[in-house]
Amino acid sequence: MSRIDASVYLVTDTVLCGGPAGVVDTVRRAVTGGVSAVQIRDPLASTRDLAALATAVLDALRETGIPVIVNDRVDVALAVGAHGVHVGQRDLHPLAARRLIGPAAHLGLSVSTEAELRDALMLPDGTVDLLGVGPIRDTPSKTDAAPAIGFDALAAMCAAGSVPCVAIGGVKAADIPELRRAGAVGLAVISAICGQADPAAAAATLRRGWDAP
Ligand code: TZP
Repeated sequence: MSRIDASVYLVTDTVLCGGPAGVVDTVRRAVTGGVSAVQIRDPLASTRDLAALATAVLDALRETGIPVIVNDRVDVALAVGAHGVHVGQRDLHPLAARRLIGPAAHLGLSVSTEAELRDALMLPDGTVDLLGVGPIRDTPSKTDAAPAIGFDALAAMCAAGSVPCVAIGGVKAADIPELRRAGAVGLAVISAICGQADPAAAAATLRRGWDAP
């Protein structure tokens, strides 16, 4: 089981949200709509700005119990006291990240190919809590994203091991039945919430879709 509830997982984009204050506002609203976890992602930010942004989101969500995960940067996650970190294939190796964050924090890992999945599943139990699998579709939200894998590959990856998988990349509320059939434990989204006129309503649509029988 994942250490966090990744059923409706918001990944933030500072530009789409209209700046750091917009990120905090979007996160607050999305959480009222039913987001279960938040990842602060800003590959363009300086270390100091990313830490400030993550701290502001942690402060905003302190009373909610919603976990705040930092993308890519183990140092920033540790410095701000985040609930965990999500690393990509070019970031710190998951074993090194786990060594640094300790046994209790959440560790997510992005996988896009069968080879990456195989490597992830060979890690000792308890190293990685959650696999971010995708992109499911091509997406403008990540400029260096791998080629889209589609739903069948998602299903094969979800079935391959015991680490829970969250689907990411171009996913929308209408995809939820397909994502559930594939065995994903949730969907991670940027543009389905960030930059939407009403992030609370957008999150609520995803929440209702995910919770529907
Ligand atoms: N990793 C793989 S695809 C992606 C990330 C961060 C972007 C997802 O954004 P969107 O807007 O939900 O397609």
